[in-house]
Amino acid sequence: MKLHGYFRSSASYRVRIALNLKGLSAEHLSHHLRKGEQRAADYLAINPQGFVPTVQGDGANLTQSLAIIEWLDETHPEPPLLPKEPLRRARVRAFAQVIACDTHPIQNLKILARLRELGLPEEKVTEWAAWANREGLAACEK
Ligand SMILES: N[C@@H](CCC(=O)N[C@@H](CS)C(=O)NCC(=O)O)C(=O)O
Repeated sequence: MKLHGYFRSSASYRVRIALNLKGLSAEHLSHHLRKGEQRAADYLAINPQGFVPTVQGDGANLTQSLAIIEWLDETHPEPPLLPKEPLRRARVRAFAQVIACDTHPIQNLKILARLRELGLPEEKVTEWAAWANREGLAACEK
């Protein structure tokens, strides 16, 4: 299995954590996000969004960290990543989605770059990212 990621990418961390919990190994292929390597033509061919992570293996080419993690859980069921009981499963998914759907995407590199392009000064860009993280993580803490 190949994991296209970057050491500072929290979405790649999610997949690395799942791989470790499953006791699975992968070849790690790094794409330097600050150098824009995620937008190289050969990488866009496997991940048209220009995001990490991407996982390749068993004939699959998979993007989106939560979809990758679900696939790992379904193809390597032990140890399970989700509780068995439906309500508890829903709560675990909701917790993951607070980060993956509502917190991380509004302050990732691409969004911050766009805010700069639109003329937002650097201190406001930083303030935006800090606010997004604070809001999401505070909800998780509660
Ligand atoms: N929803 C995607 C998000 C992936 C994502 O935003 N990855 C970030 C790194 S954590 C990225 O590749 N950013 C590059 C950019 O913004 O240009 C997932 O969970 O896999």
